[in-house]
Amino acid sequence: MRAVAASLAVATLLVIACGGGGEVSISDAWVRAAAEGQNSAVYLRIENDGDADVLLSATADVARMSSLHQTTFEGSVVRMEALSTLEIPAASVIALEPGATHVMLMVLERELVPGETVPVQLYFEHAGVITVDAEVRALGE
Ligand SMILES: [Cu+2]
Repeated sequence: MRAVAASLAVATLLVIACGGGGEVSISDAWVRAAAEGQNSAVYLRIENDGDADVLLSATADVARMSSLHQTTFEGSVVRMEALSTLEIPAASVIALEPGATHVMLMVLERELVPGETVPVQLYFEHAGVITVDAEVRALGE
């Protein structure tokens, strides 16, 4: 009987360890308004209350392709480079914002009109898939 109780305790601990839910949360997700065929970008805040995680990729149905990008400035030259993944340190807040890290949406399948929302899927190594509704905004709004 004691062995059964012990194994139940172990099982409970495993469930807690694997639960992981609610530690990564997304807020203020928005996407830049753009015409069909153009590129756009998704910006958002990632709040991690738990252990380190990794953002592996992000996708949106409205774009033919998407990838994680980092904007860098070399003097007056603005460049974007693709990131294979984005590290999310333990207990951190990461902001994806204009002029910095963003989710690049390449070749929009349709126009993105300010005020509507677009579902975006974020794939985390530990937190799994998180879907957010990104609000379409004109840049500078
Ligand atoms: Cu980009």
